Amino acid sequence: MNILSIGGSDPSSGAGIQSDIKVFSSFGIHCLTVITAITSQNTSNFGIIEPVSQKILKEQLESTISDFKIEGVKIGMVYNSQIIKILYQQLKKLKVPIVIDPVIKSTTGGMLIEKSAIKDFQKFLVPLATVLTPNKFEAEILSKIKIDSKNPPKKVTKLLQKMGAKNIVITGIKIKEDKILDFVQEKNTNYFISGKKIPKINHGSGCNYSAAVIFALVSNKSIKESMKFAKEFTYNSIKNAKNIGKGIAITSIQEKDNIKLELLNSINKFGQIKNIYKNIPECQTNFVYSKEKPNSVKDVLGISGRIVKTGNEVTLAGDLSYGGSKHVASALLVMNKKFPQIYSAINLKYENKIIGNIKKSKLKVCNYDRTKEPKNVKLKGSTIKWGIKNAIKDVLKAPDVIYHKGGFGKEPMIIIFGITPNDVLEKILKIV
Ligand code: PXL
Repeated sequence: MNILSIGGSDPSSGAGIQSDIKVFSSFGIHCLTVITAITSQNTSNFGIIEPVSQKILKEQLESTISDFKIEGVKIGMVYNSQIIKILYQQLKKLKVPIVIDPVIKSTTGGMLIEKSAIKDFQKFLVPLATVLTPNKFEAEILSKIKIDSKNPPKKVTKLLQKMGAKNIVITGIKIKEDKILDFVQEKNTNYFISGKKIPKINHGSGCNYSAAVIFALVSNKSIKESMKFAKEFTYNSIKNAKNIGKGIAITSIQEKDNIKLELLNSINKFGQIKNIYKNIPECQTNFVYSKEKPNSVKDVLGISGRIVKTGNEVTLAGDLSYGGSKHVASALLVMNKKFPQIYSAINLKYENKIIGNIKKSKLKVCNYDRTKEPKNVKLKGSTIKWGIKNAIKDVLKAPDVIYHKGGFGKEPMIIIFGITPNDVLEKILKIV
């Protein structure tokens, strides 16, 4: 998946384009970038800004938009009116979610937009926003309304909606002793989202927040789920902020989880296989990848809501989480016990044609017969463990595929196993 980040360059890599590349990579997303301006700054001081020329801005936009399938856009620092107008011309034709972070001032005091450009920002960019993510200060500047007891946040968000933004979240609308509240305005509803406060002045949290929102939206989360996800992600990025320079701390994303990255990458590639929706069974598909020496399904990463068929495509429903799969993860645990090199698996719809392809492509295949399942196994709900154990009890080499042809009221199924998700993916490509 690709997301386009449009914004300024920050040489401290705490905010702007550099920060977005880090965040999107941590999600397994390829981050395309269009730079609007180059700043000089570090963790103590904000230096100068040089906006890029109109020519190179247009060229950057054209070169990215013409080549890549862009699934979402994030806009940060835009700096001046000329840049705003060019962005509008190029982006109005894109039919993907756009998250706009209306950045005005950096924590270290730099002005990230010219005062004279605010009008054009309101006129051209605000209407492009699927979600606009101002903090309280930015919301007040954009709406020219001071939020107080006479002017509740709803008055501001309604005005921003009139300007054309579809959804708005004002971050940090209320700050209590240990809590920080955001105010969300959707088309017809509004609500607060509460989160824990961290009293740590930092560089990067605003960019992290809006990047997490666009990631969540392109992952098919609802507006509310996206806001909650972004709040949690940003909380962690502040919690892990590091004092790298001499000034304020730079937010940091959590330790890299290579298991997650590899699985996400393979899930994305799986979704791009032509007509793969035809191979998704009624009970849907899970793709799992285990930590080393797994003891239970909690050690196996899976998709909490599975890969589901949506028309002629497939969609990732829910999150990747340890314990997110019960069925396929249980099958993997049994395989891994006998063949400890096997860490990944996926279930697909049973078809005679696929079994034929498996045999032709010389993959090793085993099967089990669900009609022979003992009653106590069925009652205990441990069918899959029993099945896999039976299928591999007499084999010396790990099978690539195990299938069963179903039973009364039970859907037949194929499970493909491999060392890594990519190994599983290569086997899928040979047989579908
Ligand atoms: O966090 C807002 C922001 C966005 N983009 C750039 C920045 C900053 C804050 O410093 O420098 C380039």
